[in-house]
Amino acid sequence: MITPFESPIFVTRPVFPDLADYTAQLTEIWDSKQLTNNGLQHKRLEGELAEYLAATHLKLFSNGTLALLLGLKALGLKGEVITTPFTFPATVQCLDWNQLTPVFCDIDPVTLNIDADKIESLISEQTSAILAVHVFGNPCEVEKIQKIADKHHLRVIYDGAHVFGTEVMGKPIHHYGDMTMYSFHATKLFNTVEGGALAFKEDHLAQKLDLLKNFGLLDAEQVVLSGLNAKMNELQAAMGREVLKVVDVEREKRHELKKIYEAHLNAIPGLRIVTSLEGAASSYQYFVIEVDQDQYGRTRDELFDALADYNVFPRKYFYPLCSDFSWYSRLESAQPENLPVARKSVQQVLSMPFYGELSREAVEKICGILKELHVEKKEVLNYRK
Ligand code: T4K
Repeated sequence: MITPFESPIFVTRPVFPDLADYTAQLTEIWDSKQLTNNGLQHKRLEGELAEYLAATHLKLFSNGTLALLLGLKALGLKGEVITTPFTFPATVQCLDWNQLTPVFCDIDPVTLNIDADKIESLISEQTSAILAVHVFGNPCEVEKIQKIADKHHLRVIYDGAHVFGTEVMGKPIHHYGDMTMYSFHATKLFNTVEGGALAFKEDHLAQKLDLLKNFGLLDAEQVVLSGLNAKMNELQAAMGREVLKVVDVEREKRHELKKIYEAHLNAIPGLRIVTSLEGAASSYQYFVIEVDQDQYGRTRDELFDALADYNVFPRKYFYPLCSDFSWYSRLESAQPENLPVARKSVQQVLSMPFYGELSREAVEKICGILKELHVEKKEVLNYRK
């Protein structure tokens, strides 16, 4: 048996900038006496990110969830929104908080993104938008989705929590759809500890979003709409400005690790690497596999448990399906028979350790463990007797 790792190997580790550089930013903040409320760091990061991501408008938020929640609010959506059940709870919870009803659409078996071919049949008189997620950093079928939206006059919002810096057909990913949310949580490729942003093209949304994230305050005496507090503070923004300096290096390191995983895993029966559609780039946010019990000889859950003995802790992103949340049980679209692909994938996915600080040798060892844990068909048959 391969010896277990000495210290636990987690699914990810945050990107940390140079401590001395961050300390220098903190000194500037201390001198300025401005800790939050659209300070200098905030203004600079907003500008630097808009330039880095090539966004017409980019607004910062205290986290990705509040960015999405207020983005949906700013668009003034009503009724039903077609979305995916295979996502982090935040996506659908943002619908709940906007009094919007999710209509769950099944997913594509290759990318695990919303299945664009199944969207149209779910559109009703109440539908106002499509909320799709670029799952694990692999882009949705953006052009197909836009065509459906144009035909039925629907808004398109992307949960782009995982797609920092991704391009599709030579354009930044937020070029597609009306609005894209980015998450800058500590576990993301680019982080501001906690944080998020919205990228969009329509000028009139800019002021509305500034108001929504700051209690609807137009000035010290005028409250013009019902907002809340979703502002990014100066310490978060300064962190982001430093992480931005190292994000390309981080992405390159992950690119190299992905190649090692791919080289080894393609030779192990029953492990499928969840990939982008042909031609689309990945953000290198997560490295995810699907475990086929028949060919691999173990279920995903058995593999997950076995890896813990080697001190390896992947995550079941995403599990459970959002459509299984108790408060959706009466929705027709949440019924299991309507979501066969999502239902199968949710039992098979495993997000493997994937971050720049992980060594080449560690990834090779993890692949060796995955090989060691593969049970030959003969053994499975004997075991099942
Ligand atoms: N939409 C989608 C599709 C999303 O995936 C997310 C968030 C959102 C929306 C909402 O965006 P935010 O509001 O979060 O900006 C994590 C993250 O908290 C969450 O941001 C992320 N998606 C989700 C996929 O993963 P947990 O509960 O799995 O995180 P946690 O604390 O278990 O961390 C995972 C591993 O990372 C740990 O085992 C160790 C390592 N870690 C984590 C943190 C926080 C560290 O080494 N250091 C750290 O500081 O949710």
